[in-house]
Amino acid sequence: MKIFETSTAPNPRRVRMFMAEKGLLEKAEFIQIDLAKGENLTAEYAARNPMKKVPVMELDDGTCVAETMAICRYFEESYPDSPSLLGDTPVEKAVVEQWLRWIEFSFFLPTGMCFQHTSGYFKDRMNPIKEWGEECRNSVEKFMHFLDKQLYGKEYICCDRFTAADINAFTTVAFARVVDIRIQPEQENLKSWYQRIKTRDSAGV
Ligand SMILES: N[C@@H](CCC(=O)N[C@@H](CS)C(=O)NCC(=O)O)C(=O)O
Repeated sequence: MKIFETSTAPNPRRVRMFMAEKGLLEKAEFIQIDLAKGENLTAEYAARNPMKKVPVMELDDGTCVAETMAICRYFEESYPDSPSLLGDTPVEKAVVEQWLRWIEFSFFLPTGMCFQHTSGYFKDRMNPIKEWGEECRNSVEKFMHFLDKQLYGKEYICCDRFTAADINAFTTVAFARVVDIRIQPEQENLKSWYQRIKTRDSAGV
């Protein structure tokens, strides 16, 4: 199996961290795509993912699957003996999914928008709107405040154990630093949760 990815980009990092938690990193060959050079915009790459984004997983039979959480679900389903990260029971699965959606829509996406619209990193392929980037920055800061409150008295985001919700929130907090959004000194719960997740081996991949 191959995974086409970019080691510095946040979506591929979510996949690597998910695989590392399950002990599955050696199952894939990781192939680097240089986004700045537009290697994801070629016809060859589009044949694997017509949306032209990383990551993409290519199975040995040639099947290609894009979308970070679709790839993570493939590993969750394919390796049932590895630690579950998307919940075990129907209620756990629902709670993890709820958090994944809150994190994706209200935290990860605005962080990405803030990056794209204030840094100009992709100005060769989009029209950055600085005001929109700044509006997204406000949304990210709001969500970090919300997360700090939700983490009161908790070691992990949900289910009293480490799940993909922790992976997605952790990688977003780390990504937000690129646009100079940081955990505030008074956000004690968020700070200690972040430090706790950072000590895991998977946080280094
Ligand atoms: N919804 C997709 C988003 C993938 C995505 O936006 N990837 C970024 C890197 S983190 C990318 O490939 N950007 C390149 C571009 O926009 O040209 C997922 O969850 O995997």
